[in-house]
Amino acid sequence: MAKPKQKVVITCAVTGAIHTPSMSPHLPVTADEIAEAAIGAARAGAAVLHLHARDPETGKPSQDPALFEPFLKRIKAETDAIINITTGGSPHMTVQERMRPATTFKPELASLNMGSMNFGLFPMLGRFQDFKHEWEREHLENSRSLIFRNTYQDIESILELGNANGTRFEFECYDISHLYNLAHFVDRGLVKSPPFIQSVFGILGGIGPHPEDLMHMKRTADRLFGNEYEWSILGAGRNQMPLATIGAAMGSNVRVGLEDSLWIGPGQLAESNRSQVERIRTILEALNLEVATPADTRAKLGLKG
Ligand code: KMH
Ligand code: ZN
Repeated sequence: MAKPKQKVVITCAVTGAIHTPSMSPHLPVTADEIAEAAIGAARAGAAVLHLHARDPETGKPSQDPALFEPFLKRIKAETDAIINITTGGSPHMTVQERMRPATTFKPELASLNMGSMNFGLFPMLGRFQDFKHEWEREHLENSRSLIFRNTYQDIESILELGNANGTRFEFECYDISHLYNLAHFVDRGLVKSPPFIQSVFGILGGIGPHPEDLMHMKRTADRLFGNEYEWSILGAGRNQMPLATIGAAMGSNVRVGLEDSLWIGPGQLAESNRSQVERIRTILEALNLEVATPADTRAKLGLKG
């Protein structure tokens, strides 16, 4: 009998907190822009929408639940996609601030960053110089001296929040040690099986974007979790499509979106989140892989629906 085709979950991370509005006119900022971008991505095949909010005046990342509310409402009314709310917020925020929207909206999924690290955004100062708002330059400049703080206590607080609300997690693992941190919480019974592991490649401060890095992450995850995990790949910047393609060919799910890369090709800004979802979908179909629907994904990840 023919083996059923592997179904690949596409996550689209719509706006994030890394890039700033002066870097691309296509980065969604207002609630309407975020809603439209997310709905477009869902229509193109993204089963999961990973969401941050921004102050509509300045474009600065914000965890104010009042800024999430209008786009969550529209997305839920117009799609069946799975809502994934950030608990990472921005590396400049406290963990209490970062937890506010997931506390308010109790989503099916939320991100959970699995370790403290340097988070080097300052190399982008070489590529982008004309900033409309002073906070944009400071955001990149200050990354020289900040630590993206995710202590064991912070991680525990977010896990407890999720476990109380039926929210499951996209575990952001930026390096090998983050897989070991996740295994620690699995051993303590705080993480439900199967964990959804988002391996993040190419952030300065985390593991690099070489295919050998991807192999090392996969081998380590296989050793720690056996078959009991769902794997996804996030390549930052120009690594987005190549790493997603390598990962998918090896059985991973994939994440795209303007949070992770502003680009659709060398020197070519992506005009929408949707265009990146369409690109990865074309690649997946060329690899003879099927794209998971929201219903497939809810079953695969054991979400509350
Ligand atoms: N910014 C990405 C590399 C979060 O929002 O919690 C990972 C992320 C983290 O999306
Ligand atoms: Zn995020």
